[in-house]
Amino acid sequence: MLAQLQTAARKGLYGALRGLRFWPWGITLLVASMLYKLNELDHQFNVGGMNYWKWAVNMGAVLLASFWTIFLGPRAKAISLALLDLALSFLLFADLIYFRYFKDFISVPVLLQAGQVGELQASIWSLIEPGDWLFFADIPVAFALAGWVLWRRSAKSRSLTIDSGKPALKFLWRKFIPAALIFAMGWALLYYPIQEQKNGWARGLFVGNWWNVPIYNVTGLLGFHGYDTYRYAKEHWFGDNLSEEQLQEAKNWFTERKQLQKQMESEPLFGQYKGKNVFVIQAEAFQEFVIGQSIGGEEITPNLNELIGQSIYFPNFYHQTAQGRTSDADFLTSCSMHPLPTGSAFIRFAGNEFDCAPSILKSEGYDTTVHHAYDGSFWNRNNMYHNMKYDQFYNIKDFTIDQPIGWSLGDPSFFRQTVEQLKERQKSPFYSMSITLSSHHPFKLPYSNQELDVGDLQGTILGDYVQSMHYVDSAVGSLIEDLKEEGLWENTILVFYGDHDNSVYDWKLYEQYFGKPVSDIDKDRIVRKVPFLIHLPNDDNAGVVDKAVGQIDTTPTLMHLLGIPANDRYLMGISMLSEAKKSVVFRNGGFTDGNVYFVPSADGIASNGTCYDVSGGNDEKTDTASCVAGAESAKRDLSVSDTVIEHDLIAKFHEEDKE
Ligand code: GP9
Ligand code: MN
Repeated sequence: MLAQLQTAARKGLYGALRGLRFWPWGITLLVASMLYKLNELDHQFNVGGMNYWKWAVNMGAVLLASFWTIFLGPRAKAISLALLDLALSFLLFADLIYFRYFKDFISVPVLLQAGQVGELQASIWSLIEPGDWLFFADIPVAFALAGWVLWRRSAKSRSLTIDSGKPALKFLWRKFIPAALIFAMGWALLYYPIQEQKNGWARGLFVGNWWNVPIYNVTGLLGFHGYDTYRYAKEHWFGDNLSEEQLQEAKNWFTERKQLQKQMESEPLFGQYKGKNVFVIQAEAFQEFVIGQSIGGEEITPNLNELIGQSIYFPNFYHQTAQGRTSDADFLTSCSMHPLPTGSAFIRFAGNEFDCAPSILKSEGYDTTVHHAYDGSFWNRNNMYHNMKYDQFYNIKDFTIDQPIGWSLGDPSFFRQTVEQLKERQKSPFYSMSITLSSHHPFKLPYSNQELDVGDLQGTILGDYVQSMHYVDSAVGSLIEDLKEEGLWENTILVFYGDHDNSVYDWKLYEQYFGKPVSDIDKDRIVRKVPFLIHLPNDDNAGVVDKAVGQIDTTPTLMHLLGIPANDRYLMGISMLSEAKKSVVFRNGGFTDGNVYFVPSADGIASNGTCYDVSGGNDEKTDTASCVAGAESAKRDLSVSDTVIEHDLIAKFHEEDKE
């Protein structure tokens, strides 16, 4: 008996080793080339660096992605490995390009938005760098090797006699055991480092889901895609898993928030502009750093600078968008909720219930319209705007493209036609939202529209950006003239803000632009700050308000002016005009309350982040202890927002409020 077992064990090992010789070189080459690329990508992402855990998870992920090829015959295996190399290389390259633009990783919801890629073509080309060819350098080699195997095997099969060994045993030793070994090795390399970190510094990371970068730092890139797919499947296919605790947490959160929101009702501006028209402009990629600045002796934004002097201006206003870009800005400002950690709420949850400006104002008797000279399906606007209860969505079909610029219509004509559309409706009061587009990345304006002399920045993307800001500014100037001519200026509240940053992160260019070095905190602030102004009839209350505020506060601010209580709605923001205090929370878990400014670390642990004291104007680094409580509260805000959106809780709250 013992002797038999010994023979079996010997044969087993021998068989396994014999089996091994059929798969090794293909998978080894794939693992080597993928590890090289993943390492290179990590270097370019620059968000935490490689450590031995990341090497392990990366290797584990490639083994799991490729172990199944062992079951195939030699020819199918060679072809499959070459195709796998091609597919994974494309994925990594797509991630790289996406990261250069969004500072984030591709997720399943983003892929579901992939229909929009066509429009981004110019941006994509501008993000490709000469050295990127290296990502595909091994592909010809992989296919040449596959070709060689094909050729060799077909030559061999002509000369070989059929092997009459027992097929079941052969399968076991040559395929099943090696495949199981590789699978187990891949699984262990992936599972243990993740588990180890999850029980250590990354505790709560996968529950909170507040930012993809720390998740990537634990799982590696391929691991992130695996996790993201699992997360999506769980959310969409395995039922509503809302816990009683999460529900209670969301309820408590809103009870607290409503108390803060209530404060505005006893403040002087409350209801001062009841019944006035509201004209909101959401300007594409419009950032704060061009406001009040000159280049080549000329103001970049002369019209906005003048308007700011006649308006309430918030120089410390931040965009809070994430992967959903323009649609996130729209969601934040109109519906006063945080964007999702992945994808766009417009696309993922367009059927859910939200309390957004158009539906709130409609219930107050307003005519509500939204204007955007682009395809109505982009960012799923047709569906979302219907859900937000806009009376009408004027999209590309409703505009004459008489000034083609970039993706569609030049902003001057867009504004002119928007005012015509409002005039035709003859309805008041109205709430209208205009979303501009001319200043979209990569900011290439026709030569004849480039009016500024941008000096050394000529021919750079930042130079093009500044030109396009100047172009949009002049469109705003003409719009104001137009509104005045139509007699709308004096009974309309005008709001102007930028939707998000410009995706230009070449700091040398900014240093050239500012003529001085840019500090780390400045980099973060430059990316996050967009202008925000409210012009009130008769230039009322014009002045600068230094308070730190964000896009999420926009609708409550309008409600403050129009005298609509925020209490019976579900809005996460607070009126910017109220004395009530709260922080501005960013999707990565960063925040500022005007006294401190917190930049989270790539591992997401609050005490590892950087805390700045910004109260005195010196922006000095301070003890993280001053930011930890704020960072915890920011995480809570984000997670409540996610719970409410993902589980359609506003619908539930509305139902309960009716009872
Ligand atoms: C397209 C426009 C641009 O309709 O809103 O979207 P973005 O690429 O900036 O998110
Ligand atoms: Mn945009």
